[in-house]
Amino acid sequence: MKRVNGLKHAVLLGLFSSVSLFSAQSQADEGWNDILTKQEATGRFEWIESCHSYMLVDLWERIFGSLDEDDATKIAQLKALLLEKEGSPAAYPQYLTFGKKDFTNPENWYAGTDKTQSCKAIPSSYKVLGAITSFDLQTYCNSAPTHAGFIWVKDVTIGNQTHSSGSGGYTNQFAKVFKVKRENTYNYNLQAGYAINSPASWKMWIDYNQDGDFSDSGELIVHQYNDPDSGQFTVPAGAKPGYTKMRLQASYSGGTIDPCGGFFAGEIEDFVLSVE
Ligand SMILES: [Ca+2]
Ligand SMILES: [Ca+2]
Repeated sequence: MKRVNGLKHAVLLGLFSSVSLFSAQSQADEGWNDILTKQEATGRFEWIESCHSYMLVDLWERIFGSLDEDDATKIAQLKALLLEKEGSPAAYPQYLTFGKKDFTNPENWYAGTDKTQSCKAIPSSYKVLGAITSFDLQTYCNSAPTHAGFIWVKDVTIGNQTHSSGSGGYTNQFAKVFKVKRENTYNYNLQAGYAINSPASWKMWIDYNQDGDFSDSGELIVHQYNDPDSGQFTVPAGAKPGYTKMRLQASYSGGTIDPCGGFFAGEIEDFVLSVE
């Protein structure tokens, strides 16, 4: 293992191209949307290990050549390289990101972020592009509907940035970072998807002070019974700069005003919000 740690910096410089040594924040600024927290970075490795372990062996061999180690050792060494520092969990673990050789992601494909997620095939023209350093985000309360699939968050637009998705019950949208600036006013538009004939109601929260909850004054941004719903919000001057979480709830029959816990039917989507 000592050999791996000693080579780490040179290896990352030599193997990966420019993506590899940037932080998640700089990647977001460059428009690269595969942005993971520390916990998700660890989950990314475990998902790949569970679903595509051959890819980790292949990567190890690209770094070290065809040395006489068994596959389990190669995977363990690569895990240490990305997730540990001197034998302890790294303060900011790194995670592998995938795309085409020209650093594009035309299929909008992202590897898993938790080993419990189901496996899916890596697009055949994709490869490991590099390792990105994860970032901090508070841990937030869980929220999810009892019934998914009747009403869901479909299109979310903040200013000129839009994200579209299907129905997921609870979805952590790690592959989208909305960027806002303090004291600026943004138009928002929220559009639900339906399997039933009933309009959605909406809640949107932003943890402006980054204390890990959505319950401070001014953190409930939208509370409407329209669909689609649109309006404006202004990012307060006192918002803390950096990354925080934005939570959206689309619900049947009013949902709940509590950003935590369960409610009858609809969807929760969590986004990362970058506040400048
Ligand atoms: Ca959705
Ligand atoms: Ca808060």
